[in-house]
Amino acid sequence: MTFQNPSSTDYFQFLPNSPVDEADILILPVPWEQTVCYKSGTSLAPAAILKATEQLEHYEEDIAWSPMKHMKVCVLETIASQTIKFHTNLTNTVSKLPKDNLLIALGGEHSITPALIKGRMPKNGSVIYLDAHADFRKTYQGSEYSHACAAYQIFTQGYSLIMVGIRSIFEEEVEYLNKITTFMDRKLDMEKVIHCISELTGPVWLTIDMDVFNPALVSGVGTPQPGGIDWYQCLDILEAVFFNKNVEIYGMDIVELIPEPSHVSEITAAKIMQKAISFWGKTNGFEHTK
Ligand SMILES: [Mn+2]
Repeated sequence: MTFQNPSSTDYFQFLPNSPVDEADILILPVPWEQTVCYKSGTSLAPAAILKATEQLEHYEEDIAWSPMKHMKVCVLETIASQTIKFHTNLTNTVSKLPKDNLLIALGGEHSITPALIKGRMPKNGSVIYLDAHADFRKTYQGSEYSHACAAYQIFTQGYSLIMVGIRSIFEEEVEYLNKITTFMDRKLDMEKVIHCISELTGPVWLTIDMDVFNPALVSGVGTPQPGGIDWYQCLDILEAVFFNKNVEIYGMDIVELIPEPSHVSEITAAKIMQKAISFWGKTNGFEHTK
């Protein structure tokens, strides 16, 4: 067992951390911040998002139930290492976690996602990638582990990519966007997005860079971009992912958030977690368990 347990001092909605082996929901804080290039502070996000979960009601209004009455949660020990082997360690750590649960990783920057996926998901999987940026650089500012390279790494690991919300592209990234399924942010056709996600089969990972949102809604991100999706578009995407009976969800992550004084950005991330947990729990029949 990799994790000492329960040693985390962070909690989801103030709930006690269950033993790792018994948890239906695993939350992994990954406050990795090394290659940010504009605003800093994403290493503070995991704790701020979990703090914001204290403000959420236990009742979840879309499914009309209180999911945590039926499921156990464990906030895992924070992976705080900032060494050169960080990404390899993250992959190894995640690969040893129990399966058959919903893993939600909280970044930190987007460079954690390829390492998470590598450790957890089979090679024939699909990655739904919500982001303002293409993230298809081979290296950025001297590092292949930059947050600007995350999609490229996932692509070269052999996964299929569906990117939604893209509105900032480096010219050499265009050829890669043409090789995958790309939904540009401008005139985003949500019907097509939902249809595409509903047609997926097999292993799926969901990664949400918080800069996919309109910055008027979520201003607390490292590299904001005008435009962006709104809250209900995000919920429609979450529903399409979690209610697709033909996919197996291997995990999700929420990255690139920077806590800000209004707390709107972190409560938005916290509520994404709550919705994902509720939808996943509903799909997996937890309303029938106590
Ligand atoms: Mn981004």
